[in-house]
Amino acid sequence: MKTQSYLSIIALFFALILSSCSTSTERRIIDPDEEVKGQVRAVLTDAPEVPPRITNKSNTKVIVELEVIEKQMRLADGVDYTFWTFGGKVPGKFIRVRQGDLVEFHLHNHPDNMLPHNIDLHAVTGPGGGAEASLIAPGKSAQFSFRALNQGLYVYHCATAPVGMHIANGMYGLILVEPLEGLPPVDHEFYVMQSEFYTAGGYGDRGHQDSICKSIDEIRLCSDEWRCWSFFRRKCMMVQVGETVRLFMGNGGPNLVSSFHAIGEIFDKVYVEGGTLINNDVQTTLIPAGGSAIVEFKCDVPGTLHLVDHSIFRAFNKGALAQIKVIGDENHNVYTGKEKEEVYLPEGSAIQKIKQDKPENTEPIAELSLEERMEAGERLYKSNCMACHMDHGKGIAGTFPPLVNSDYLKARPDKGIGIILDGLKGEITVNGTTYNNIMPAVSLSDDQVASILTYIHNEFDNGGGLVKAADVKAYRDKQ
Ligand code: HEC
Ligand SMILES: [Cu+2]
Repeated sequence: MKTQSYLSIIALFFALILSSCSTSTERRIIDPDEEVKGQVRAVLTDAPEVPPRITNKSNTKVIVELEVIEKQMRLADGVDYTFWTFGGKVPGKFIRVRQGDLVEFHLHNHPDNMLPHNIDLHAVTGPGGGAEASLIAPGKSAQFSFRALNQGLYVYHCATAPVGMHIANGMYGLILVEPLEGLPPVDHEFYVMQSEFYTAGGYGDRGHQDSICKSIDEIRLCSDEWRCWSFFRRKCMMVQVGETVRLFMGNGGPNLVSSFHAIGEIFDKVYVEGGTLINNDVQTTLIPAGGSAIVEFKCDVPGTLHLVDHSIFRAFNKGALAQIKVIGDENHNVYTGKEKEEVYLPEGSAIQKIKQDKPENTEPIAELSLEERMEAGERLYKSNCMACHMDHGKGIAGTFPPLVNSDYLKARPDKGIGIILDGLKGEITVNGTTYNNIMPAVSLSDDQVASILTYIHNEFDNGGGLVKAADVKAYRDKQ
């Protein structure tokens, strides 16, 4: 008996030691009666920008003015959508206050809007997170105040019925309640947020898409203009080798949990669920719908970091993808890049098929114009061919032949249809260089094959022309 109680005392003692050295920022309890001095207007920013660090050392009254705007914007290339926004962009404005601050919140519902809206901030201690106090019709403003009692990174969203629809249409953002002593300095802070859009049409369907919450579709990390396909065409998040980065990452949902991961980077620090607990050396952190995480890392080598939801079909097939470009000198002590490459062809290699969903619609497809085919073709090229044939069809010397001005392609009477439908294997010569490798057959609809080939023939200098879905069908029927 005696020894047993001894043991439990020792165990308790260890537990105490352990908990005192576990990493978490120190929690401070706010006394709401503490004095509030002075007043400031909150600086609000659009993703991926974050408002400046708070230097104020005492509790302040912070005035936040947020306007709800319903407007049509780009959802993806060639796809428009009527968004409901906090501040004109999706995700909504980033709000930064300090623990202990008194936040005087003003919500404005623009007179041109069609619907009532409100705001539920997860940083609020009070009914509905402010939802009831802020419910307003178009052309009205509402005001309420709350004390930022708890530090952390919080989601805010509209909570007007039907709530799911208001969130699905873009009504969410983040509010950071910074700890008293402030977060440790880093070189860059960025704001990213994931969410899903539920469109009437399928993923990739062009034109204006209505939301009818029918299918899980288009899931994105932040507003589309921040996806950086190419360095110059779009803005992207940029940092230098050696710099430290802090991401304020939120998940607006409305439904899906994010397995947040940066390809080619390890999170040195994760403020788990946006709270005070710090985890270290994390590959993927789980972010619930209506939750957040703060992640930090140092960029040691140059390259593009892809921020993804590691439920990976969402990233590469639905758009839950954002990029951080790291520029600077290579460091071969950290990463060498490819040191060597040679052909590996074991006995009996055969052409494999890359399977895709069977096109649902088997009815004859209306032929598209050259312009429409080019637009669809570019998108399809990027998702089906670019992994091997590279950006702008430049190929990889010795392995993947170029598609630019290819004498091999131009000489084919089938315009290349057979290459996509059947795959290609064995020695071929493209512009004087010999290739002996395997291209898998890619399973696509007639319409998709026609668009990709039209794009390749025109964009990559292969003599132009329009490939029709009917041509592809004729080739298939002959087989
Ligand atoms: C998994 C890698 C891979 C993918 C994906 C791929 N290809 Fe290929 N492709 C190859 C290889 C390898 C060859 C050369 C085959 C050989 O050596 O016989 C090739 C050859 C070709 C050629 C003939 C050579 C030339 O340069 O003109 C064309 C045209 C072509 N591919 C088009 C496409 C198109 C269009 C797509 C997308 C639908 C695509 N490929 C997807 C690997 C790929
Ligand atoms: Cu709303």
